Amino acid sequence: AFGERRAKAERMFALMDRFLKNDPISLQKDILNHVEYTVARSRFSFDDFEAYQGLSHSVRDRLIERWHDTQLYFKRKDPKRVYFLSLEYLMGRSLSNSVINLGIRDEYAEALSQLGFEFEVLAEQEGDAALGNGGLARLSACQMDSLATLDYPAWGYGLRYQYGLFRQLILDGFQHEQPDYWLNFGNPWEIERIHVTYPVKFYGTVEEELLNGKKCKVWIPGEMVEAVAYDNPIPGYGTRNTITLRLWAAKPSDQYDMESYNTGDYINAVVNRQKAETISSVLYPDDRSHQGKELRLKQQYFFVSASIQDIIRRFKDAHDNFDEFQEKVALQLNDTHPSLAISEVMRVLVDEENLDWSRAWGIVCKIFSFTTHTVLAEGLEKIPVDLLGSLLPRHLEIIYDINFNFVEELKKRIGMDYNRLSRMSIVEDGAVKSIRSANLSIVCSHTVNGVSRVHFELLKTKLFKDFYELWPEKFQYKTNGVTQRRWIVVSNPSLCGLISKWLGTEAWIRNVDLLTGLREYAANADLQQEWKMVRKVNKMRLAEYIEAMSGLKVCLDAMFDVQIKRIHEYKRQLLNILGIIHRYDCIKSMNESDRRKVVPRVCITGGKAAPGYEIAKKIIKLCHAVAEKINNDNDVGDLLKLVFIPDYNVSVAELVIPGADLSQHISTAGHEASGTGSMKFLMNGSLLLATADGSTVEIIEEIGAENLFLFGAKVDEVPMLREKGTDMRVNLQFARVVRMIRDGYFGFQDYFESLCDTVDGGSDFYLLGSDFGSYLEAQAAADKAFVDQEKWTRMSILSTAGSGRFSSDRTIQDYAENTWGIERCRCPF
Ligand code: GL4
Repeated sequence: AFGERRAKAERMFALMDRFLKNDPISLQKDILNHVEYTVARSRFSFDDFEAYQGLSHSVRDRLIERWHDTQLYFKRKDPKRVYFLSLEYLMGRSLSNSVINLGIRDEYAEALSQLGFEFEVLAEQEGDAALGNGGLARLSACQMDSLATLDYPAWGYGLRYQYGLFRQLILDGFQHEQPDYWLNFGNPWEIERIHVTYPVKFYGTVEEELLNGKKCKVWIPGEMVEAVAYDNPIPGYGTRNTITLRLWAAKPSDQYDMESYNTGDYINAVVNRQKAETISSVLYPDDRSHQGKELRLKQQYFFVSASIQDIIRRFKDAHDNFDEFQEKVALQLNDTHPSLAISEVMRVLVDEENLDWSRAWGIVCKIFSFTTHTVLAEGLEKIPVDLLGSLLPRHLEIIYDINFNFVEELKKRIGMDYNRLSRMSIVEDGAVKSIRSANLSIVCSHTVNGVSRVHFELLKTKLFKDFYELWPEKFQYKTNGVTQRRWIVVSNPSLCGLISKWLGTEAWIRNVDLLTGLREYAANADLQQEWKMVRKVNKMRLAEYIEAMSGLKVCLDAMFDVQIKRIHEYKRQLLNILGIIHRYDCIKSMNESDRRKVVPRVCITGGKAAPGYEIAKKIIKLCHAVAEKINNDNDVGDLLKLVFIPDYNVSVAELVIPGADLSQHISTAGHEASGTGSMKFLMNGSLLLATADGSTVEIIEEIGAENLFLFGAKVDEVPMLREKGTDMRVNLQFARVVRMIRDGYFGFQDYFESLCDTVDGGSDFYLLGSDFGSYLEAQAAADKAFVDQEKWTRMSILSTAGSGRFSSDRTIQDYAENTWGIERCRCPF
């Protein structure tokens, strides 16, 4: 049989070219073949979208080739793999990123131009894959790119939502949410694996049975659905390695519920089966509040259960002893969302693989690592015990057992300190008894990571203080990073070319530390000239977009001042708007000659508010109301413009970030665990106006405080200032702008009342009032610096030059070496 298989393989090998060819003629043939046979359009008549489809299918072929080779190579080498479990990935578009990582961008551009198409135009046809909310989800996407590029044997696992993050529609200045049925036009970047499926069970009861004289637990489920794999190949840059992001979709199970077909109620039986698909139908659009909803818990378990089955199957293909598991498997929990993986592994090992509890527990403790992305205790996930007990009865038992053992151990370590014991318990006895997912994750992981140094300090001293004191060795941090492939090479090709020219190499695309080489040219007049040109081109691109979208013409000489991110009170978009109102008010009161001294600004904001987050939605409306007033005021003209960019997503970010002169990262200190937007702006040479929060503190270390505009309270000053409150009689400038809104200067007086109440009336939890003065000073410093374009350009070059530390390559290498214990495994060309 072996000989036969081999002969067959050789025959096939002879029939096929080893690799697809990448010369322009071969590429054109492939694109046209796909237009004709995959897209089923005539090769003599097809539009831009169909050309995009043909093009992306030809790229997909090339991805698949490398992906197969990588997977075979991994299988042969059998290295320890990391499995990255995340409920969210914000991948954005794939075409440009893929051809760049495959190293055939220019070849494609050439091939297309010979066919009469422009690469950029076709790339614009692609929709965004938005299977996540914000920073956390985009971080996962960046980390996948780094894992592939650095040749790590890694898998990403997640959910294939049919509806990604909602589309934001602005009507009359109000946000409306529209469903994002992103799969409508097909998705060439995924490969459906109809044979890679696993059953996932829910509900039912747990019974005790005797097996070989041993008591065991048997879970008799009440519902079963099928998880089907969709593989998304993730190509590395400058390597053949192409790893897998495996996303699960829910389908009705064939094994289950056949009974109901025999009752004669055929139609209802079919309809009931269809309900299975709802599990993977929609992404929860709120990234911070967890409401303990059954569907959300089902999603979490669904993706975790399928992933763990897949991982154990892969392990068992090559090994028959679970003692080797920890040498082959590292499981990374991206926040607490996949924390049910812990009880799932215990369940499979104990109930299905018949390991005894202590052996299974020994394995679990060595394979899990957990990264938390949260700063606030209120943000931590809790699962109501009633809900868990009904949906996953066996898991509840297992978690209770883990907790029992943990608390017993703990008593031996800390004695009968009941307050501390109850704070640390995995089970919370409150009005609603619940499971604390974070405590479960900490207890069962060998490493707990924060996402910046400031975050790490907060974990140690506040959020997880009790645990830190118990197990200081478990706690680490890995400051977040973003991939320079997406955030410079794809999104800012002109800057990419300029950097390579001055460094004399493209090696920085894989080794971003080389960017520091730009420092020595920061004051070089030629570089400065070219740098300014590149920035101008990017501003033009952005200005065209703004005009196409809103009809507003903006002046290219103005400072483009950007704040784009999810709308949250702690991110203080309101502070930005109040600052803009202040600027407007000042301009209005100036005489002609003073106005000539004003540095013109285009203030650009954008971001989505969670659908149920009323205050965030009011901030969006306020931004529009203020823009309406300012943009139509002839006294102000080009001195000040305010634009809200609707439906902010990854591809909008790719356009906006390179065009920013200044960007704002102005969260109340101690509230942004890390922040990653700032890193993208920094790489692109935008200057930062920021508070000393999250990773900004580390950015300052890299570029020096003199190269950004820092303001506001420090983390340790916040509690005292909060106590003190904002006194409107002292903060007159602040009081005045709030009053303008209250008095109806921008209309919608009643509607904005509750928004004003959040900063005045004794509360001001996020300290907008007490930071307002220093915020205005930082803004004034930015104006002053902008007038001196030579100085500004030097600061801009130094920002890019100092951004190397904020590459996800550095983060991933640190995780690989210090958390996962995996090694590179590079597929030979
Ligand atoms: C977040 C943090 O809020 C953000 O600061 C951080 O950069 C990101 C990635 O670590 O994780 N946590 C949640 S929840 N959403 C985020 O974006």
